[in-house]
Amino acid sequence: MPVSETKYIWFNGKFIEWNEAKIHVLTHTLHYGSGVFEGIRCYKTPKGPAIFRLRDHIERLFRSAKAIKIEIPYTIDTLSDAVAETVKVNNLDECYIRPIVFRGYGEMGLNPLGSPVEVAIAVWPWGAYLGEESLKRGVKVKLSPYTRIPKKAFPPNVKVTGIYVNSILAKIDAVMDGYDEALMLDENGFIAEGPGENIFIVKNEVLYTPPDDSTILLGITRDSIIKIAENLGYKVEKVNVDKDMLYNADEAFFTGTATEVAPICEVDGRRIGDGKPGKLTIKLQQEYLKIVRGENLDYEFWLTYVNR
Ligand code: PPE
Repeated sequence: MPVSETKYIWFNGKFIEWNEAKIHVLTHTLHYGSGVFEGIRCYKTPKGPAIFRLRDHIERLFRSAKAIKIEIPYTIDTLSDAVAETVKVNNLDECYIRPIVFRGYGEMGLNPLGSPVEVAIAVWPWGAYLGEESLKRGVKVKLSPYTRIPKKAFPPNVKVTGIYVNSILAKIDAVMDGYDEALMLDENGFIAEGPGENIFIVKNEVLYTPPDDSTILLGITRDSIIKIAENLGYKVEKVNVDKDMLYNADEAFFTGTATEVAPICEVDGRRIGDGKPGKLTIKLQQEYLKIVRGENLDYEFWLTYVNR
């Protein structure tokens, strides 16, 4: 997806011009995928731009860093403030926010501990991740031939750059076959997640999503949807879901910061339900979009206003 350039990028504690945010070709993370990152969204609200669940994202960034032995040379507060400042200096109402912590230019070889830790925060306007129509019409999904990396192979539930090669392979395979998105299974054949999304299915008005200890990123949108659904009186079960449960579901949808809430209409050419976005899916999607846009103040505690 193309990136629309903005003015400034926060880089190791200072704002620099977008085009000046460059790194050396021997940057450790470029070679070995030894970085961690986040994806956050800021939305236009009646009280100005607001960042959705900022603290939760920055805390996850620190958990991801710890899992691969990176010590971030800033505090959670400093980085949270830096994110809000980056949105502010770029004068944006709505944007996607990408903090990345990486091992810079220093040493080569697989021991990363001698390479400096660097931090950057970029922001840019980003439309619907799975295409403009994805939220309304839904997406067509291919069950991926690529297994989601098993938990035994990497620290689970973290957002490490190198792990995304697994997602990239699944994505390429799905789009080359004409689908909108992939869905990866775990090593036991249960559904895990999309390349950049968590998944829910709905059967008889009950929501099902893979358990916290499965091989998935613990998505912040997933967590938000669980809380929103429960507050609306729906039951949510975190259980292993197999292919047949998915094919026979009434509804299915993806969640993610970039994706938001995208109905899944087809899997492997089989229609889910009647092949149209499900009723409960649309209800949750609308409720989510109201919350992030500051139109449901019961959830205002999830918003960080940029113009304080
Ligand atoms: N699983 C994966 C593998 C994942 O990358 C994401 C986010 C999620 C689940 C959903 O997590 P959350 O955003 O906290 O609800 N994927 C990011 C997009 C990756 C990309 O750059 O492309 C995102 O949505 O920001």
